[in-house]
Amino acid sequence: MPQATLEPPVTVSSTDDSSPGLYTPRSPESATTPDRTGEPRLLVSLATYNEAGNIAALIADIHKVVPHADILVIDDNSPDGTGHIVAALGETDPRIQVLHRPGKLGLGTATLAAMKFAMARNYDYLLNMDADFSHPPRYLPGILAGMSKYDVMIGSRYVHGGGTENWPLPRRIISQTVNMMVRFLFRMSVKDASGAFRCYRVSTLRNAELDRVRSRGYSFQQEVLFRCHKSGAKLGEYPILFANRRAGVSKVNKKEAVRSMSMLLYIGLRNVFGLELRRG
Ligand SMILES: Nc1nc2c(ncn2[C@@H]2O[C@H](COP(=O)(O)OP(=O)(O)OP(=O)(O)O)[C@@H](O)[C@H]2O)c(=O)[nH]1
Ligand SMILES: [Mg+2]
Repeated sequence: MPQATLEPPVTVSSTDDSSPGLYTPRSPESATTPDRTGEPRLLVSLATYNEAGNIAALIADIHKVVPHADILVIDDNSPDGTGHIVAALGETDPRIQVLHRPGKLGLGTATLAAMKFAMARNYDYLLNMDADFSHPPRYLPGILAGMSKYDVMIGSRYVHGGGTENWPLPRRIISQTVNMMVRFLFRMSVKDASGAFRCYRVSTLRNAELDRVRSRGYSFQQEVLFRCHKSGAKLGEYPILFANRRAGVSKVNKKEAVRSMSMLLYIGLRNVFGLELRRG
């Protein structure tokens, strides 16, 4: 797969993204150009590791539903060339950009990089999705509509109308147990705190003390939601059916699952004992 960049990649400055990486700029004009349609400026983020079989079709499907969205792919030097595919798409479509990171640094830090990108470039909303079609783009209008009332909208498997496709019972039980534990320890009433399909108001992220986030892996989803909740954000949920990945293989890893569970217990217990107070 050829390296496809019209212009040399630019290092993301340390003021807007502390994670290592290069990004392929979408055009000489920066993404801070105001939106002339008056619609909120929307960035869709997709973290990828070996999603070559999904990424181009997914981006096309997202743009069918939200043509005004910019898309940022955070790719961890996928051996299957996902990053190159996105860079090539970005050559002809200025809405598509890729942040190339040097190696597999985890889903949590990839999402954090997208958050920093959205804050630095003054987007109004950041909408994050998995890049394997588990988060179907048909739900985007419903999730975005919720942003008129809420600061974070969750694509939720566990509210009425939502669900998972053919998940084996043990996986359903583990996921529901983690969510119950989080509801109790984090004192949050949301039903689905572990999914990654979410839209954030970017001003909420600015106020959420993200520099305190400790998680690097799966627990990142719950911890970020907790930080938003602590900052006073209103959390909404929109039912989604979580589909099975379309192509490629899962990156779920047992060691990381155990590490994330320990992290949730640690932060949750600190919260229960009043040690997770906001600074200001
Ligand atoms: N940049 C980056 N992306 C990652 C990393 N690990 C996973 N991803 C991406 O994160 C998303 C979710 O990962 P999945 O492997 O699909 O995990 P999952 O959805 O919980 O598991 P499945 O239901 O089995 O697919 C996908 O888009 C992955 O490509 C990583 O270390 N770095
Ligand atoms: Mg998946």
